[in-house]
This record gives sequence, structure tokens and C-alpha cells, in this order.
Amino acid sequence: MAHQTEHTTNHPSTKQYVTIAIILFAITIVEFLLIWDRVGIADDLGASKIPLLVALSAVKFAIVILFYMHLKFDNPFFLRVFVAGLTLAFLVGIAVISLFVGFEGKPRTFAQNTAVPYEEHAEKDSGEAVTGETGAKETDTPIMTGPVTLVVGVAGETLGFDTQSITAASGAEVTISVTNPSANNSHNLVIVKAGTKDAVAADGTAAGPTNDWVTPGDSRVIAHTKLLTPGVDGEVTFTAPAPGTYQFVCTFPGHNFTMFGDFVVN
Ligand SMILES: [Cu+2]
Repeated sequence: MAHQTEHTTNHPSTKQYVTIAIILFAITIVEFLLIWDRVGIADDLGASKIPLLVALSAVKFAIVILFYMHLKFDNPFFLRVFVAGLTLAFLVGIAVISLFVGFEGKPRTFAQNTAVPYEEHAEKDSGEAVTGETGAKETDTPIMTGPVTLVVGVAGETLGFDTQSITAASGAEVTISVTNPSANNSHNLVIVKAGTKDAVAADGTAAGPTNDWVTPGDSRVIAHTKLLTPGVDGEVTFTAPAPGTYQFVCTFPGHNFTMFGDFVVN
């Protein structure tokens, strides 16, 4: 008798189950209408349909765990255990994603540098098959020297870059993509040997804007972009030099004192 009483109060009734099924079905219909382009709402909503859909599926999730998993009828302890685990899972997920992607949505520099392009990976696998198990070390190198693109931005209207340090592997084909969002200032990005940024900039000033503020044939310069006028982006591609620390700098007269960073070659 005691068991029966407990049983009837710990589970939803058949009627409740059916009602919940209908509610879930109705929410699903609404979700479908939100994303089906023929209904015409999808375009009007734009990106705002994403939080709407997230909210709707959260409601469905809550209904399912509360009623079908009957957490609503159980000891609250079980609900707390469930929510604790769920929260932990979300936190770990966010932590792992933010290891590789910054909050502004750009890949982090180290993640981009060590990213293995899919084609490269396939090539490496077939290469491995040909050479056999001659040693794991040998197969590690090609991953590091794959082509990489590093993104360096000018920090708005300031005379500075938005990053202090970029990294690449020696021998890798490196493309540095420079964005210049400034409405007023022209900039360039010059890769130079460590400790030579001010001397290179001083000589660049003499070389003038027609040379992009870089002395032609300067042996301290490894690579440089063209002079990027306000609002114009540019890039430079070169082979990463011998391992060591180099510098990147803007050689527009006067910018070199604040507009520079380290270029680390591993
Ligand atoms: Cu500059």
C-alpha cells in the first residue's frame, strides 16, 4: 500500500504524459516555422531567431527532464545532481572552445599556428604509408611547416597593433594579413631582425613613402607589406627564417616607437 501511494505521486499521470507530448509537438512546430524559409518569418527574424530557438529548445529540454525523466517528482537532490553535472559540462565545453577561439571570434594565434590543414594531413598520412614506421619524429616536422596565415590588426586609431607577439615555425610559408581599420593613418608591417626596428624605421623614413617607408634591399628586413592607406588591408607572404625572435614594426615615420611586436620563429 505504501509503495502504491508513493508510486502514484512520484510519476506523472497518463493524461499529463499526453499533454506534455502535445506541448512538445507544438513547440517543435513553432521552431520549424521559425526556420522554414517558405513561411517568410525566417528572413524577417534574421540572427534573432538563434536566441529564440535556443530558448525554445531549452524549454523542451526542461520539460523532458522534469516530466519524462520525472525529476520534478523525485527528491530535489537528484535534480541538483543533474543540474550540477550539466553546468560542469557547459563550463568545460566553453573552456575548451575558448582555448582555440577568442571571444571576438578570431582563432587564437597559437591555435592558428599549430592548426593542421586537412589536405596537409591527408598528404602526411600517405607519406607515412610510403616511408613506413621509420620513426615518429620525422613525421612530426611537416605538420609544423604547413602554410599559416597570421592576422595582425591595427588597433583602431591608435599607433599600435592589436597583438604583441606572433609565432610561426621555421621554414613555414607564412602569410601575415594586416587589417588597417583607421580612418586617418597609413601603416605598414615590416618583419626585421631583433633589435633593429628603430634603425630600420629611421632609414625607411629617408627612403620615403614611394618605397613604402622601407629602404630597398635592407638586409635587416625579412619581409614587409606595402604602405596601407587608411581603411586598406594588405598581406605579405614569406618563408619563416631560422628559429629565433624577430620583430614586426610599422615604419611609418614616428610609429615605430609604439607600433611593434615580437615575431617568434620556432
Ligand atoms: Cu603605423
